Amino acid sequence: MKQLILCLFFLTSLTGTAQDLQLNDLEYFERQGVNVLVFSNSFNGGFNDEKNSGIEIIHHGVRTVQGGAIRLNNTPEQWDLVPKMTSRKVDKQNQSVEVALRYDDYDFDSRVVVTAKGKAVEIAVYLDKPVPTALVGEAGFNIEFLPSQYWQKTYLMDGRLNRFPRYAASQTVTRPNSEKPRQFKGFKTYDDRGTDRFVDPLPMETGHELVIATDAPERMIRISSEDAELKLYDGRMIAQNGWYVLRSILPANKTGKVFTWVVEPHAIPNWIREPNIGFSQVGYIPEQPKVAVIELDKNDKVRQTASLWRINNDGKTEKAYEGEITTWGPYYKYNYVKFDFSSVKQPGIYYIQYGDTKTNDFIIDKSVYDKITDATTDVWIPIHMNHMYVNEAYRVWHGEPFKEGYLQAPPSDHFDLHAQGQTTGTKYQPYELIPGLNIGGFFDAGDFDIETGSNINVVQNLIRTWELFKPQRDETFVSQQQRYVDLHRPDGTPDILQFIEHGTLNLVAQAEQIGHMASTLSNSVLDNYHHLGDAASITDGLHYDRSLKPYEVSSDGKRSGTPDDMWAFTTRNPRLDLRAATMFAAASRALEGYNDDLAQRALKQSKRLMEEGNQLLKKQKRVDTQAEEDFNWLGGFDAGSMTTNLQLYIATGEKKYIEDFNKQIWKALDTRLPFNIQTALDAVPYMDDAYKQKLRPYIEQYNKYIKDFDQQNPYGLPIGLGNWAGVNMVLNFGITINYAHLYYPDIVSKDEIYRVANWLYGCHPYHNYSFVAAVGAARPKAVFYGNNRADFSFIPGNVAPGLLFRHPDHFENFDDWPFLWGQNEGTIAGNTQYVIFGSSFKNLVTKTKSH
Ligand SMILES: [Ca+2]
Ligand SMILES: [Ca+2]
Ligand SMILES: [Ca+2]
Repeated sequence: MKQLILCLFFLTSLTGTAQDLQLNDLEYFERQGVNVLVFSNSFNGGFNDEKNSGIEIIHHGVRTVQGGAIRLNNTPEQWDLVPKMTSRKVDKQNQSVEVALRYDDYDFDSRVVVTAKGKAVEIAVYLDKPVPTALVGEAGFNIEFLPSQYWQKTYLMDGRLNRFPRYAASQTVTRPNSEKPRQFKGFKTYDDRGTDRFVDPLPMETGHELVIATDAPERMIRISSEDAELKLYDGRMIAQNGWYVLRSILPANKTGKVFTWVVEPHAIPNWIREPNIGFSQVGYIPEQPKVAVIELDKNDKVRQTASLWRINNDGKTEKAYEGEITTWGPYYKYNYVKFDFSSVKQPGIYYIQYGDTKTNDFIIDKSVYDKITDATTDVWIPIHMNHMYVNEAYRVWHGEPFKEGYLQAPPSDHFDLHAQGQTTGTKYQPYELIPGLNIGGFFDAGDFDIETGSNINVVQNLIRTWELFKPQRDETFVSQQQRYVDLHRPDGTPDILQFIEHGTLNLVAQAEQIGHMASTLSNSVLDNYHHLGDAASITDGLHYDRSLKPYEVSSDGKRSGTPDDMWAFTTRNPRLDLRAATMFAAASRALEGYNDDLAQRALKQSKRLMEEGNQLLKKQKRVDTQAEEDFNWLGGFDAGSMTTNLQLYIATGEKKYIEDFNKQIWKALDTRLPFNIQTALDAVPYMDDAYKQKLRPYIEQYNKYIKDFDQQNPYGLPIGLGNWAGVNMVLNFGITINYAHLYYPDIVSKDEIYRVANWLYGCHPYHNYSFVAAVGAARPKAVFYGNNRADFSFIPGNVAPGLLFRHPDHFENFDDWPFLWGQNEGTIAGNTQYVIFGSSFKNLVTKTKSH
């Protein structure tokens, strides 16, 4: 035995040179188990630090290190300044990547050169001019480590033993605000409580050699510097989404190479990633196609077969099926094979085995999809009702938020992509209270503003679900009078009608009070925008009075000098008005007989905004008719305009709307079929047979479009590569397939409708967890970017954006770290879109309803 170990030892050390880090064709450093990326992903201006950029390490398949760059803070937060990458040079000959970084705000340039040195990389920092005086002692080279992958693991600094803390509890100091580097657009992420001082973390350790995770070979990294002091911080001291940060301060008055780090990520010899067996965690109905997609390390050999095991009622297991593995091939970083077990139809509990890898169990039964939307409609949606107190059994999700209402926004180049123009465009003065807006509406996503566009989508999605399926489900008590919501308490009214009413109440109030739609009702100050906790505690509930000092309360207790009131951003956008007009027309129809007063108000606003919006658009842009027509089907709001005409026809029965729709739809289909086919399908129930016939060839074309995805990727659907993972696109795809099959079952076969359900519920890259925090799945994701993200938790029924693509070849979805919104945030528009997908899918699967 001892001899064998010795042999293995020699074998690994001899092959060592072949295992050195090498720059590959995708321009990152690679050895088996280790990828070092140098600005394959650069910092994005919109939201500043997203923890997705700079020098990154993907360590045995997990992106555990990022943020390697010159930074101006010990532990940078989102909205701290990020460097702009002004050049990136890849030198294959010398095995190095050089990036030039710049801070425009400080006219400060630097260069970072990363060079492969055996199993390590050397990171050298160069300055052509000394650090600007304002940044001396502040600017440094930082790199960040993912807390959830390192906490409770050991580390050594110059040989001193330590353990990474599970929760932030190191030390801080306060310093004068004048010493704080400028933040995004001059905003402040913190409320200094009148002290004029900011909080700065102190290092947990300092030294010249850091070895982290000596107790976990897959996470172990050695970092040393002879010419700079290494300081280790815990970024969570000032922001829950902070990482562990290692940094060295740039020396003053020095140019040239100012210091060097050596970073050596440990690699487990001959490491091969465990196969990821993608399958539906919700399970399968007996007659549907059942194909697991298995994601394999490119160094893994492909097995001939996989097997399906059944767990019998006595708890014993037996092999139910063994079938051949077919190869799909490489897609980005991994190799993909498939295991088809469609022939197994017997209801039961099963698991898949591929080599030594066994999945958790799942169910085959005709009932598996019955509950897929319940958590979203019963729990997620009511929790996101704004301006209400929301209770669930013993737990209060939030009190009634924003009791003091909304102020007219002054001119502002704001955060979260919002802005208020030079004029208010309303009868209100800047900072004046706009009455009546603190009613109805839904929280945007992981934050608490009302995004008008999203709320319009929400009402439309809910109406669509209502009109098509009339779900009578009543699990929620809603009292607008008491401003009280109680989960799991029926009150005699279908919940979905109450949700439609709640969304409409806010949007109608906007139209009535402001005269047109606000772009958003949002936070006035950045320091409460990142609020985590009870929504009712974001503001103090008292009217802001500028004559009082900050934190001072008036003698009658009704006003305060704390500028925390939310703002209404009112710059007029006629396209948004038109979208609202469409939604109001549908809402008036849905609410008729339930809330007639609100239905009337919605219809009135629909007609007014339709007319005014169209006139404004004519004035603004389109002088000649041809340009207008082109704009209608080529521009971003093409579907909006067509949908508006369709909705207004459905609402009013007036022929002119359907004539306009007919003029637009065919050219729209010829131009951008995948984007416009859904609108064409939505019209089917309201059109004659000739329309349905004329649409047939387009559906045939769409069927081909669906099947083409089988060649594009192993999962057979559109996969997004943007900064926000692509679940919305996937849901749209699923909804459209459902309707295409519903109306044209002879063209789009039923087998196609399962593509999106498979993906959502676990058949996707990286891991096989369901993206829906839902009842029914054996292994749903457990951690989401909801407003309870600081608890590393989820809100039931949430749908994650899904797989975030990191350039050049990495997909990821963290389930131990909620704070990356691009992969873990659920939005109100997306989750109500999921309700349509789930409702239409269930309807097709169970066939309990017909059209
Ligand atoms: Ca928002
Ligand atoms: Ca109800
Ligand atoms: Ca207030």
